[in-house]
Amino acid sequence: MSKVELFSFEACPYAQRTRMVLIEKGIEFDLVEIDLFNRPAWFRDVSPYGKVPVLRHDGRAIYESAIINQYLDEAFPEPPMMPADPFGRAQARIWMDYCETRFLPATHRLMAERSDPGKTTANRDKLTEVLRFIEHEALRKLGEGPFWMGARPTLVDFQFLPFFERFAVYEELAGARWPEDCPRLRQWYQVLAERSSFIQTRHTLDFHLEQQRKLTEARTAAAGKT
Ligand SMILES: N[C@@H](CCC(=O)N[C@@H](CS)C(=O)NCC(=O)O)C(=O)O
Repeated sequence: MSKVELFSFEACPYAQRTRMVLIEKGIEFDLVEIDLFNRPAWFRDVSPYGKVPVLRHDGRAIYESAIINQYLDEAFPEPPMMPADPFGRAQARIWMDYCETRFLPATHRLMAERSDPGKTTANRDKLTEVLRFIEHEALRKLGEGPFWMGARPTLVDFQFLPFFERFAVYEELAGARWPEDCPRLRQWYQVLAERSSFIQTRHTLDFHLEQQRKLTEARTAAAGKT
């Protein structure tokens, strides 16, 4: 029996992506919790970037959550979590790339610049534009749903999901709003929110707000040292 270990941090959305895919596929794994606010020295030997998640499968390490999840889908093919045909797989990769290169930068900018009211207005508008793009170019064009790519869940759903869980944080701290004219996106989130893999890995708004507070404190302390 092959051995799967996941180096993770409870509050990390990227590690959550991989935990959800492991659960969706019914893969048994050992969870190694790394406290990123106080990480052990040996962790550098496991994780070349010093980040979580890292998957170790039969002693070999893989990092970067999107790559880990694609690896898991190839190494543990059941149930398949990518479309069966090459065009469908290309579309799935386009949306996974969109998450990293457009959606996440919009959320990061909104949070990082939230103390600047002038920038916050523009950043909120940008995030709304990104959400509308997803509504029209992904969810309305790729099929009837309820999942991102149609009738069954794929890696794309789990790539985005942790960040929609944290949307309540963006609302609370930076005044983000779900656009009213994105009903498919809302429905998508409602369906995903009921999956066991999400229920087992999600956290409350209070938990996320406390993590944000710790993160801000750690960043302020680090800036003070330079
Ligand atoms: N692109 C990476 C991002 C992983 C990441 O940023 N993880 C954060 C925690 S949520 C981390 O380990 N940060 C520690 C650090 O940057 O030193 C992925 O998708 O796996």
